[in-house]
This record gives sequence, structure tokens and C-alpha cells, in this order.
Amino acid sequence: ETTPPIATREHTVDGFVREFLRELNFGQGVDLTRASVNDKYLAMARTVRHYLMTRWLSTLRSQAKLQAKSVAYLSAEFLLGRQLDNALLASGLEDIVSEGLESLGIDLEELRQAEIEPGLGNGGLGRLAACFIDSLATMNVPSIGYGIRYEYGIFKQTFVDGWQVEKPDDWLRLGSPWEFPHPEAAVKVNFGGHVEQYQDDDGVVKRRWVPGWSVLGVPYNYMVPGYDEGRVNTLRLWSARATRAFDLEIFNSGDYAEAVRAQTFAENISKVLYPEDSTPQGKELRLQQQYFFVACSIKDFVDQVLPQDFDLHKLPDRIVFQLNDTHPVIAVPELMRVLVDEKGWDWDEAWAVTKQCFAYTCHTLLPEALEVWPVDLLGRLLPRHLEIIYRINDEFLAELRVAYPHDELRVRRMSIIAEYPVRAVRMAYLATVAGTKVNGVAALHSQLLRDKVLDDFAGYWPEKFTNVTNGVTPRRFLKLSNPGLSGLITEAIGDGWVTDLDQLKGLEPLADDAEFRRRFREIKYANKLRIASVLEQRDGIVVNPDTLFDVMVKRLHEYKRQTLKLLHIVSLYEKITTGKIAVADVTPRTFAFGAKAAPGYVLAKQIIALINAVGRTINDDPALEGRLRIAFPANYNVTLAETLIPAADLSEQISLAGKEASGTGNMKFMLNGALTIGTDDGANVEIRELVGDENFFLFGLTEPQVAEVVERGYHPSAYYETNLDLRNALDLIASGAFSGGDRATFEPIVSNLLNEDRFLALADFQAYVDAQARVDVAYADSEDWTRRAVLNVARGGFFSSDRSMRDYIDRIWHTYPVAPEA
Ligand code: 26V
Repeated sequence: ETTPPIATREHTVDGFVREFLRELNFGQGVDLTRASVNDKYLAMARTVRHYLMTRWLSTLRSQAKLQAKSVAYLSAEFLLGRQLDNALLASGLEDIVSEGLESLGIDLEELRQAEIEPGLGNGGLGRLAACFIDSLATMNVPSIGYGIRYEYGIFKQTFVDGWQVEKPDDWLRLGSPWEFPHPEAAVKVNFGGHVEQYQDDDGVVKRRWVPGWSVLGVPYNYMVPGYDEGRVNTLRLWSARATRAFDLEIFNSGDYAEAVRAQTFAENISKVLYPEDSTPQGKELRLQQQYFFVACSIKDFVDQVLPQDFDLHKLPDRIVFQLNDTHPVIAVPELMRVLVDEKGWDWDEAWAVTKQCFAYTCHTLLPEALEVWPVDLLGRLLPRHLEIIYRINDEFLAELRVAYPHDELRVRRMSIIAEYPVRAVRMAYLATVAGTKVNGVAALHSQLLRDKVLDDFAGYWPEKFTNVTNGVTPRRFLKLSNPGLSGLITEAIGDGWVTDLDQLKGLEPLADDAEFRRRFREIKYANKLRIASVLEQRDGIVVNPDTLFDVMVKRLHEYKRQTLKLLHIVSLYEKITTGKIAVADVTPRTFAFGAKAAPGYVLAKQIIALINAVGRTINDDPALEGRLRIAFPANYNVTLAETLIPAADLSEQISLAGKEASGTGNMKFMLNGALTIGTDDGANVEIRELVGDENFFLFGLTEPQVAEVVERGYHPSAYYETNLDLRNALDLIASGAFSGGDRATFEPIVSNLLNEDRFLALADFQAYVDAQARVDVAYADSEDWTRRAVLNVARGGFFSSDRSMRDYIDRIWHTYPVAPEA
């Protein structure tokens, strides 16, 4: 049997230049002399992508041949960031390209800047998915990412008078060279209608779904290139189109305008990413999105990826569907529906297979972030799925009544169906019942899941619960984002760390090497200069590289406590302007913030306005002699993170203990040589254990202490009454000092802190200020600070997403690596 050859490209400067010009002239249809930056960027992207194609095709070939078990990572979000640099790295083309472009008089940096990043995620959860698929490809793990190709990603944040104003993120407007649309492979997804009873050919009474309407899902494939000759895996994102049947019916009735309207209705499903990431709104369109991508993905895997004659009883040997939070959990009843209704299996047979095919990752601890779908909504949109969920629940509860014959209360607590305030499906419970494993995303988080959020389930199925601490890809967040430090590391220990981050341990002895520290400092300084120039061009913000860079970048949430950091700044300001401390005694700092607020989260938006207002006041106050500045660039995203994080000295990870599931920014800072000021929360706990207490600025209540304070009854105003510095800071905000004398503007923030303060910012204020004073002392000894910074890098290897993937493989997936065919 002969296999047809796969085309290859010539890995030489001349070869590259030829391919690039071909793309520019034949693909883009322009002459180099008349080509716009975007023309050149598009041609460049397509050229690079062609270089990866051979590996992609061989990956698919070896997969078809070996039929190895795969991971399907189901996620409503993939926050990829820009693609060009990563593709250049993965194809090993960096040198060839810079030489080739130079010979053509083209500036590579200008092309890089032309790329609009695909912002198809809100924050940590979406970026984690992107890091994971990068690691899976690099580690040669057969896997496929399934998600949604939103036409509009996370909104673009702008500031108007310091207030957040959202603009649509039209990321596809200049073309999208990284995707491969496959309209011919579209799949149909049904919605609505009702369920009917019928008799099959053998006279058996069965139930089936009679849908009310349907849409098409068009797959768009993206390459997921592994580093250094690894696999090129696939990310398949679904885009909604109207079905032809949909159109025809109405066209035939002669109502052209209605037909076009119906099309828009269908295409709305993948129109926009929901920008809320903590309080589920229970929106029907969101449930449509979830079912849409999950139904497409299961159908795709069963009908397209698996061989035609595949015996679905062996499905668990070929696939594990990893559920990235509860968003894809409707996949569970969908697979049941496919097996029972479409394949004609009996219920028990289908359930036995289904419950081996899923595993569930939980990403939160906030009760309000746990998704529940009211049964009236679910029954209207997916009537058959609701029936299936009811049956899963009935059988589960019957099983529980056997296990706990005298504890009906417990049985009801564990019901997948909540009865109050409205009857609704608890998606986390459904996922837990159906999954082979349930994992949290950091050691503390997994412990709290077992002890609190899912304690009844952990008691019933102790072996189902496990932890996999998050990680980040060292390719994007060290190698690419910090070329200076990467170069220094490679010089010292070789380049094996890029795929084996534990090798960073080899840097430990160099923490005591003065010359190494000098070069390390020099690189940090260069990174500060780099971000200073970016901020100036991008935002018109001026920062001083000769200051301590103190950085807090993450979504704006009360639990993350941006206000705690702000209170520290306001307190410093108050003390300086009232002469309590001398300006000359203040450590010069640049306080950098980056944060988007969910558009409907009123308090979060007020906090953004307050940060900007304080910034306007202190940045212009001559009394501070430029020693304190706030830099709050709008629209923090992956691209900005890549230049901001490598410049940081201090990483702010100050959530209330027990609320941040893991955090992943904290890991990126550590690996780029920042020290952390942080609470005992999420992965901070593990960071501190690894780097050592003496290299971490710990402060604040621990999770058990928080529970105790809350139990006793928390009264934030007591802290206001007894802590003069805190009172002065809050009074200054309340006085209107940052709002042109208007006391009303920020009154809601102050009164929320005084009367409610759900996340105990006031309780942790003094401890935080004290920890910041320790930071000042430590920073003053620049040699010792650098030594600690080096140790942070050296001890950060654990936080590679390659390690996370190894943990998932060992504890949950049980898959094996398969290299692409040579
Ligand atoms: C939740 C929801 C709730 C329904 C509405 C839409 C929506 C969209 C996204 C989310 C995700 C919230 C959970 C989340 O992002 N968790 C973060 O996950 C990170 C990766 O595990 C982790 O590092 C962060 O600590 C955690 O907050």
C-alpha cells in the first residue's frame, strides 16, 4: 500500500523569501512596493502556516493509523493571544524569517504589531485552555480542542473620563490567516420542539425528540503547533450558520425579509463571547451557545474523527471529554441522547459508556459562579435533554437512598435538581455524577471543593476527587515574552528548560553569583524600558523605569481586592501630603493596574473609575516629586501581559483567602523574576512552599481564619473606627478629593467597604500595609532582592503547564504520547 507524499517547504532564507513573495503576489494579490502592513502580515502568516502544514498532515495521518486515545478539551473559551510569534517559534523559522524579511526591507516587529489577538476568553479559564493545548501538542499527546468561534471576542475596554466604556472586538475585520474553514463539513444542531412517544420496529415504546428549529455548525480548524518538531494538533471552533431548510421554508412563503432575519437569528449563536465571568446570568442565548458547540463536537468526534465502523461501546478507550468548568456539561445528556435515541441502545448500556467518557474541572469557589439552569428554560430549549437529566437524577437519588437509607436530607442536598428559588439543574452536580474524576485547579482549591462546595459528593465518592494544579506555557510566557531572560537562562543551563521547566533548578546556585545577578538586573531594566515605550505609544502613559514596578493585572472582581491595593496607595498619598512621612523616604513605585470589569458589574466599574481618579490626582501632584505613579492602561489582554509581566518587580496576588481558585498570572510573574506579595490563597500557597517563606511576602487572614471571622459576624466599620490610617484613607476618598470635590461619585465604594465588605479588605488592610513595608525594606537591598528574584525563577519550574498535563494524563486521562509520522 502506498501513501501519497506530503508537500514540504524549503527551510532556507531563499526558500522562505520565495514562499513569502508568492503569498503576497498570488495570495494577497499585491506587489511588495504597494503592499500595506496588513497585506504583508497576512502573507507572512500564511507563509509560516504553510511551513507547519507538513507536520499537521503527518499528525493526522499517524492518528488515523494508530487510533490512539485522545483528549477532547471542551471549553467555551480559548484565549489564544497572538499567533504569529508562536508559529514562528514552533516552526523553527525565527532566524530564517528575520533574515529573509530584512533582505526585503520589511520590519518583522511592524508585522507582529499588525496582528489582532483572538480574545476568545474572559481571563484565567480561557487562557488556561490555551496553555493546555500548547503543552499537549508539545508533549505529543493526541488531543483536540473544541470551542466556539465567536465573531466578537472579549470587548475592547476604553476609558472615558476614567470610566470603562466597552467597544465591540471585531477581531476578524482584517482577515484571519490562521483559520481553515470547512463549510462542507457543517453539522446540524437542533433546538426546541417537544418529545414524543412512538413504537419502534419491534413494537417497543420509546421517546424521541421532535425539534422545533435548527442551525448549522461550521468548523474552523486552527493549528496548535507543538514546540520543536512535536505534533501539530487541532483546535476546532464552531461558527453558527442558518440551515438551508431554515431559509427555504420562509423563502417559499415569499417573505424574503423574514428569511434574512431568520438567518441573523441563527448566526447570533456564535456572535459574541459573554463577558461575565462570575455571575451566570441564566441567559437563554448562553445555553444555546453551550449546547451548540458541544453537540457539534460530539457529532464531529463520533461521525468524523472515529473510523466509520467504530464500535461505540469502546468509546472510553478512544476519548475522554474534559469539561472545562460547567459550560460544556450539557454534553453529558447529549451523548446519552445520541446513544439511546439515535443508536437505539438501552439506557443502562448507554449510561455505562457515557459515565466513562467525561471528567470535570471546577474553576471556582464562589457559590454565585456555579451555573444552574432553570428547568423551564432548559425544557423549552432542550426538552429531551431535560428528560434525560431527570432520569439520571432519579437513578442517582435511588442509589443514594440505598447508601444513606436514613438520611433523606443528604439525598435531597445532593439532587442534581435544585428546588429553590426556582427548580433548576445544578450543572456542577451533573458533571460530578457523570465524570470519572472531578478536579480543582490548585491544592487548596481542591481541598475546599472536597470540604465545602462538593463535600457530600466527596464523602460518597472519595476516589473521584483529585487535584491538578494549574500551569502556564513556558514557550509563550518566558521564551517568547522575555527574550532577554530566556537568553540568559539558556546561556547558563542550556535550552532544555523550554520543554522541561524543572531544569530551571539549575539556576539556584547562580542566585549567589554577583555577575549573574547584574545581568539579571540589566534584563529586568531593559524590560522596564520596553514596557515604558509600549505604554507611551499605546496609551500615552509615562512611567519611570527607575522605580519598583508593582503590578496587579487580572479581571476586576471584589474578591480579588483591587481596592485593597488602592487603599494602600491612597494611604501613602494621604501620609505624604499631610507630612506624616517625608517624600524622600518613600520607595519610588509604579503601580500598574490592568483589569476589565463585566459590563453589568456596577461596583467593579466604579472601582475602575476610582483607580483612574486616584491616578489622575497623584500622577500630577508635584508634592510627590514623581515618586509614586499609577499606570492603568486600558484593555489589558494577552498581548499586553507579554510585555508587562517581564517588567514587574512585585506581583500582587491579594485575593481573600479561599476565593481565588488558583490564579495563573501569579505563576507567570514568578517565572519572570517578580517577587509575590500575596495571601494564602489558590496557587500562592504552592508558590510560597516552593520559593520559601523568606522569598515571598505573605500577609492576611488564612481561609480558616476567614471562616471564623465570618462565623462570628464581620463588622468592617470596627476596623475603620480603630485604624487611623485606614480611616484617613477612606475619608479622603469620601471627601471627594479624587472626584473634584464631588462626594457622591465614589460614595458607593466607601459605603460598601464600611457596611458590607464581602471580601474583608478592611480586615486585611493593616497586614497588607505592613507587608508592603517589608517589600520596601527588601527592595532597598538591590543585590539581595535580585537574589530572591533569581530564586523565584529557579523554583518556578513546577508551574509549567507541561507538568499540569502530565498530572492530568496520570490521574485522569491515561493517554499516551504519539509523535507525528516521520
Ligand atoms: C464563569 C462563568 C459563569 C457563567 C457566566 C459565564 C462565565 C464565564 C466564565 C466563567 C469562569 C469563571 C471561573 C474562572 O475563570 N475561574 C478562574 O479559573 C482560572 C483557571 O483555573 C483560575 O486560575 C482562577 O483562579 C479562577 O478564578
